[in-house]
Amino acid sequence: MKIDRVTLYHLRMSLCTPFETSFGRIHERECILLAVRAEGLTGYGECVADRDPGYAYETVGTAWHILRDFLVPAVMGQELTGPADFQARAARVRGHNMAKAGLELALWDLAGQRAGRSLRDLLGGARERVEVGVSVGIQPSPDALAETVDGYLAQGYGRIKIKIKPGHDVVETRAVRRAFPDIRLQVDANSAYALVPAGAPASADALLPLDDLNLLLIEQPLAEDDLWDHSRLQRRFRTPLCLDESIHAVRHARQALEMAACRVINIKPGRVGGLGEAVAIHDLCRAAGVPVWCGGMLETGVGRAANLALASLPGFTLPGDISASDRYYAQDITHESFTLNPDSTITVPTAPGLGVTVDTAALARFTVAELALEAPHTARHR
Ligand code: NPQ
Ligand code: MG
Repeated sequence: MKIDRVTLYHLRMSLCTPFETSFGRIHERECILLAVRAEGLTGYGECVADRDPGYAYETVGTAWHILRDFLVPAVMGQELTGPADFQARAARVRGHNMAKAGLELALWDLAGQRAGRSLRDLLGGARERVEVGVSVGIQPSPDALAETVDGYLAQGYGRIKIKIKPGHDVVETRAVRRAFPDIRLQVDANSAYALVPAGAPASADALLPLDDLNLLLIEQPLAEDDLWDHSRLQRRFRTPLCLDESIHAVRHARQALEMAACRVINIKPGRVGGLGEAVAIHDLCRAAGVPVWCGGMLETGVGRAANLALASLPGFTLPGDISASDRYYAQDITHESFTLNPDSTITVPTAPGLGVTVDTAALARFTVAELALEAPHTARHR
């Protein structure tokens, strides 16, 4: 496929309710939507970098720069055989996985549309529906948290993840476990603790009581660049540790398993540079008998559709952070919205490519900046 135009849309979307994690509280989500035109078709991708570098170093600003100045020029006007071909060309850009994944996703959408096949089929997915859960932000009090969790359980979510941070961890988790003794429950610290504290991060010793609360897993307690300390910490827990921020490539996943730094891996296409790498991590973990699940980045309908396709692969044996569209947004940019089935699943799209269509009026409403990049016209006729 020969790409002749790429349009970047910087979006700002209001959240239904503010979302608080150990790295901050947001009321609005920003991201970049990409529209890639080739052979008369338009493929869509989503770059999950946010306004601020709180979850990861990438931001909308850095991703915009890397896409505009390096990744888009590497593919513009070129004859690409597919997403893997793009990754080979993108390898000269070090890092910036979210920027790479956003462009790669649009190429997967194009590849699927051209072949008349769904993204699920292209990736090797099998399931028609995937099990999902909800990620609950930090709440003002343990009672407020239990009440919020109760609301999501009433909506039908069969797995709850609660965000924790120093000072809002064991008491909160215990309150939820007491109120709901049998639910599938897990926690996510987003790197807020340290094995050997030196200054700001609190000691991970504070988390030891969590081991008695029958949690599915404890996600990313320590720093992103800290596989070794995660392996030391895992030895002190019966509960599986799960890595999110630490895993940026299949190589990190292999090393984490070799050093027993975790027993579960959260896979996010944006964090690992795209769906190709996400599938490779899935394959590695499946061969090793290690469960994986699909994380979430408060995606629009575009990124949500991609996550559903990915999570339909057989190794995704734990529920994903792929909630219904209305968990985050009153209005989305796709015509299709995703709803929760009564069995805490969401149905995977099966139409060609991503299987969703972009609502251009909604897109225009959320766009704060737009940039169209075109291939130079090489053939001029007079
Ligand atoms: C996680 N996601 O698993 C992430 C963290 C996260 C659903 O818990 C803006 C940008 C807001 C990135 C909120 C969930 C975010 C964000 C949370 C990432 O760690
Ligand atoms: Mg996480």
